[in-house]
Amino acid sequence: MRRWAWASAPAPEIATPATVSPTVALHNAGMTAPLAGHLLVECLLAQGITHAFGVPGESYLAVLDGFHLHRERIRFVTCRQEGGAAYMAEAQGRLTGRPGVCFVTRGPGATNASIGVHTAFQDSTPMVLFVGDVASDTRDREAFQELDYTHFFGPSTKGMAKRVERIDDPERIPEYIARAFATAMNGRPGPVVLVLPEDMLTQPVHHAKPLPRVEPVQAWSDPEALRELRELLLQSQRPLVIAGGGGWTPQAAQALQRFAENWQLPVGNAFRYQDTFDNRHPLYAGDVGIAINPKLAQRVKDADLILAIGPRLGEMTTSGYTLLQVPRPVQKLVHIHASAEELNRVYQADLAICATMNAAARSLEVLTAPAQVPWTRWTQQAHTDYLDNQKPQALPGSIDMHAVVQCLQKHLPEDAVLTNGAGNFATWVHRFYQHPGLVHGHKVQLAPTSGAMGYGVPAGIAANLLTGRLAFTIAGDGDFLMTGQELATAVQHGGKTIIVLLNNGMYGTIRMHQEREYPAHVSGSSLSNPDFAALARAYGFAGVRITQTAEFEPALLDALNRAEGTLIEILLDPEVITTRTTLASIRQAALDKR
Ligand SMILES: Cc1ncc(C[n+]2csc(CCOP(=O)(O)OP(=O)(O)O)c2C)c(N)n1
Ligand SMILES: [Mg+2]
Repeated sequence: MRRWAWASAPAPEIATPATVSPTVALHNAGMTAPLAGHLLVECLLAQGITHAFGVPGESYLAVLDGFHLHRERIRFVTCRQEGGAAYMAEAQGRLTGRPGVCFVTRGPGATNASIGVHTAFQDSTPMVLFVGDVASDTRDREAFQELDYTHFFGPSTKGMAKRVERIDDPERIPEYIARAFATAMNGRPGPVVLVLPEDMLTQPVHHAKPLPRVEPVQAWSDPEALRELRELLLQSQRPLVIAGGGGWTPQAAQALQRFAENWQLPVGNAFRYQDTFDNRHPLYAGDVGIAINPKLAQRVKDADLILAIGPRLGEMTTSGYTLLQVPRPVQKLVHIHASAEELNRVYQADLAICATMNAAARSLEVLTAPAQVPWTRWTQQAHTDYLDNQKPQALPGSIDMHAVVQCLQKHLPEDAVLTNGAGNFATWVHRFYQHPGLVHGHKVQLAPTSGAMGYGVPAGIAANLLTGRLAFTIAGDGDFLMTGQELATAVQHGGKTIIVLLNNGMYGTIRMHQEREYPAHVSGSSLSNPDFAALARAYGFAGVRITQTAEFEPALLDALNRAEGTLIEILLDPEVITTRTTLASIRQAALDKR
């Protein structure tokens, strides 16, 4: 049975016999084996999934029927664009440590969702994308919306998905789902794509039952490597920890903190994993990411031993591979990562340890430290440098963004989830907001290391729907309009988020690069914008625009007190392009160089 998109009429709440396949009708009457689509939803329930995000398609009606059947136990969150749905599932994976779940239809749905899959890949987030596919009797004719998912999502170390598989036999649904969940969580976590031919989903299943919940495998470092690590620490004068990457739990973060305390180690958080180590802890050295504190950048270079615990040491964490030289850094490098494939891939480490974060941190916390270490001053200075970097530079305009972030720090609850997409706007919270960290029990930062614009709005909505905690999103005028339609999703599903949108009338990040490389040649980076506050109100959010710093606190308090979400648009002087400098000075510096 095939339903074409252009033939679909508005759906009745209860399907009439005329629109229902014979198998479905018999199953509904309790006279036949369960449908494959129903079993699939039961397998998700067995994995502990309570929410799935998606955009419906006629290719997977039998699964949607499974969601209907089990609607008391699992919610299908209908989104407005697959990019938004995939981002929400990515946020679910990041928040829970178990795969986020997204459902989309064939070619157009899958290609729209690809941004979320790529984000999950780069950010090491467990996720499963289910794609409703063409019926098997039409495959390979370039049937309606047909796509080769293996090639598109291309599993490889440079691909988007860790694994792409198609389920052809409904009796094997439990096997494929269990494997997808295990693959998504084990080693370096990441996304898995499961393709579901339409005709497979409508078959009856006679024997298969859901398999039990899959738990991620813990990989422990071998004791000899830990002894070696201890030796390296004892020989060091200036060690520095860089913590981050996927797979952290509150327990692992607590063990990391005890390890750092035992050895008095300064700890930096890798790019956009700023909640790995408590930012208020006296051992915190700052974030090793985009717009890194120059003093911290120097400290990474000056260190004689880098303990990279969890991060992949990507381009953003290494300031374009300059803080650590590729392939062999000047500093001694101990690299601890959950995936053997990741170790010695980009950086040749002096000591590579394959271990999951929980196991690694628990091994580290019991490493016996000496009574005294020679780097106490180095560690103290690292934190002093971090605190000094909290002091703002003077910038023009009627909005003081440092004061805005201070206000957020004052009023947002400690367990609030902060989300953002990509753009210079994010650097305000990255530099000035102090994340309490996983150590206090909650993941509190959702931000794409892939630099994917549009992530913040859907991630905030997912965070609120899944946890009930306050979700705060910072967005840019460019960033917001990539996924702003998901405000409709928030309103429909009772989600509340607070969005601060920095409107500078441009793709500011690109303009900044333009001024540096091609001064005064503004090309393709200007934006003419809608009335964002009115747009938010049209969706059912509250919307307000502010132009003065003093207006922010009352607007935030009002937003916190409301039942519905709020968008606070801040008209930001385009000159205020980074937390440190203006557009004019970047342009002038570029012109002076000519
Ligand atoms: C999906 C996607 N498209 C394009 C880019 C390239 N890009 C990075 S930042 C940026 C501009 C962001 O503009 P805005 O959200 O207004 O933030 P601003 O830099 O002005 O603060 C662009 C186009 C990207 N990172 N992601
Ligand atoms: Mg902008």
